[in-house]
Amino acid sequence: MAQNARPRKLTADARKTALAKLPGWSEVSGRDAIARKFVFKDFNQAFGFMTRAALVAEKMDHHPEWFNVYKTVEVTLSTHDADGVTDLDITLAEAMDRIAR
Ligand code: H2B
Repeated sequence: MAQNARPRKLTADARKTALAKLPGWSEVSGRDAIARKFVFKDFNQAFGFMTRAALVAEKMDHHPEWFNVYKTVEVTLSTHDADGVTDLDITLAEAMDRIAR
């Protein structure tokens, strides 16, 4: 998708299909968003993940909501401009999965 094209909210069906390919990610209840909890070996691994993910997010101009305590990073992805889950969230989720491996 072009950087400046307005992202379109995925339909419930498209969201389900995309989530089926993203093990570990699930729908957030009461909100159009997806979430995953990453648990690393230690804080160094967790913060390394966040640092790398932050660079990808900034490049995409698409940013996560996340919460870190020690070795755990809880990530929620939603496109605020579209008020829901779009392809941008799926792309960022895939990138985070690759980084966390
Ligand atoms: N991140 C997320 N998750 N959703 C957005 O709608 C969004 C973003 N919009 N990062 C971007 C920034 C927008 O505010 C800037 C102006 O491009």
